[in-house]
Amino acid sequence: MKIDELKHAGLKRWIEEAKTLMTPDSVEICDGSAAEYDRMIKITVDAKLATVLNESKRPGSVLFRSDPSDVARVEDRTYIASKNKEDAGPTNNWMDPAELKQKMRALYKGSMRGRVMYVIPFSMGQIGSNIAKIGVEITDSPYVVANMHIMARVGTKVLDVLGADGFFVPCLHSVGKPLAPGETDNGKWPCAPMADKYISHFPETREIWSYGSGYGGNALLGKKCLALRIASVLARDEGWLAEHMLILKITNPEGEVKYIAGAFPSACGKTNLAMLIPTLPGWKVETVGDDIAWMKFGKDGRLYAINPEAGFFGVAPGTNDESNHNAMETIKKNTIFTNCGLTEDGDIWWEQIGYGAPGKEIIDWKGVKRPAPKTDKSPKGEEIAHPNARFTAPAKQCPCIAKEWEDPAGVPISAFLFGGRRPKTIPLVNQSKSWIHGVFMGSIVGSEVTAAVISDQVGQVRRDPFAMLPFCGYNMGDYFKHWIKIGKTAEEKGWADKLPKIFFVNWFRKNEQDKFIWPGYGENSRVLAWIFDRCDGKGKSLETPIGTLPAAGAIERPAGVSEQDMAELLRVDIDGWKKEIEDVRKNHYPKFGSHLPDELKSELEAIEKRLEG
Ligand code: TSX
Ligand code: MN
Repeated sequence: MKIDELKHAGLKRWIEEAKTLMTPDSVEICDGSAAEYDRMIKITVDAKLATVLNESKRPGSVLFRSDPSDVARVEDRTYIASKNKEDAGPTNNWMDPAELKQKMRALYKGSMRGRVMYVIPFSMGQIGSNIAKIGVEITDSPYVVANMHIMARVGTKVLDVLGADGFFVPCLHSVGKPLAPGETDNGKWPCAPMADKYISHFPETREIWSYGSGYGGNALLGKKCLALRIASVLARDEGWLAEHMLILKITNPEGEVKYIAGAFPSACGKTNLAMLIPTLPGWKVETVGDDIAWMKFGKDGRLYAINPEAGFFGVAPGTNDESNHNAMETIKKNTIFTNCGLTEDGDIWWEQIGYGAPGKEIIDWKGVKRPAPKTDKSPKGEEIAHPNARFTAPAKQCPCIAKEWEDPAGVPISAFLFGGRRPKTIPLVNQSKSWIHGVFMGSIVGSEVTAAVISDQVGQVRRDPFAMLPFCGYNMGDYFKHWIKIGKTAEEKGWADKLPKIFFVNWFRKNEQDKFIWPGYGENSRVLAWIFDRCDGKGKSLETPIGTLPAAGAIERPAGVSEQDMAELLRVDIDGWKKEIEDVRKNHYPKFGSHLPDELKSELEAIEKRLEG
């Protein structure tokens, strides 16, 4: 398709502007076809950016190695450019939008020289769903085009729905590495130096400008940039929720179904939970989404969720048949791997994949030949796969994908889970006493900093409210208010009893010997079963100062967990909680200043009082 054939005048104008600014050799409007995907892969293979994997072991799959400076999201270089700094809030980087655009225009000038400018129309959510949103990404990266094919619904069908004057979020992206005449990438992942990387969001004009990085969250603009940062602003303005949440379907032995959404900070195993295989007989868990949930009230007053994505962009290291069998099945074919190891027999490999690497040698994520590890562990800093190595795989390949995952109406949510890695104090599961108490729980989400991250904060809790700290496109204090408002809306409309029940879970309690006392993984189904029953007002429970906990024996003890450990998992640690509340009062809540809702201050005081007994 040619630019002139586009029906949407605004889209046409924006593409022409981008072309004039970035001066690519040519422009291609993506149709979303399989042939187009294959062509993108061929271009990257010819440029020596991708390696085709062994067709009999990993059919239809490729491995990319990024530049060592371009391996993850760059939070320091991520901006929320609202007119007023206050609207970006205390937890986002801010710059004046006009100033930021001026800086970035200088970088974009001529940045696509020697490259093709691809125009990717995409839909986050089922094409035509009333919860879905359309974006158009302009990029000079065929890696981005191929990944977007998997992660979103892309191509001509989206333009048909967009029509002549539909709303879309313009998403501008350039890797920031123009080519001289005759120059090719020739095996060197293109990107700009760190100081020139910008991941910018203009919430008021609903625009995304990304420059200098080719990597995942910085470059696949439908995901974190649109579906979370811009969508959180749309959701605030339009009265819905755009959340960093997995969505799972759970069926009990009686065949009754519920849907649960959950927010966890990074490194808590969100994708593993979304694809969990229950150990409890007769129970079944299926996946609707593993990262993002968009939720709107239905006419019946329930909150309906869709997964706006079409694929999984998951962390590879740690994924194995034990931790996530369904993910291992999902990535057996048609998968893009980034920054994994490459074995002698043309397959991928990573730390904790569950087996040592075959053969004598392996090529690490930097492209260096190394002795093949006999076990699946490597010393810190010497990993074969980068710790943030990724797979990009179509959701439809997941053996436990729920049939409803493509339902444009979404699924009705019965429960919200919040969690984090908390070795002490926080019990295995705790139900909120009210909506506002649940919002309080979401607001104090966090993980204890472990030695795995180089930090002077080891042992302290790093708060990541609602797991949204890096992904909220506006003031986090106002975001808390929005959650409170959702509860008020439901109340006013007589839907309060239909709101999802809220739970705080913690799979990561440790004993004095620093050993995990809960087996986690499939055994978490015992906790999910209690939550399931609580949604129906069943499940034996105990009112405590911190919330509603399972009564003794309400959660059956898994093999290997002693009676003492079980009691510890469900104990209310009054002294620990007093410290927790003090940390929230002194160190966490003050960050939000005058934007912190009074309701949360009152909730904090109410819990404090109950703890005093
Ligand atoms: O994903 C995890 N989940 C959720 C699974 C549905 N992980 C991995 C986190 C890193 C991404 C977990 N790790 C979980 C968990 O529930 N629990 C733990 C902690 C743990 C680790 C190892 C053991 C037990 C618990 N192993 C043994 O006890 C043998
Ligand atoms: Mn995520």
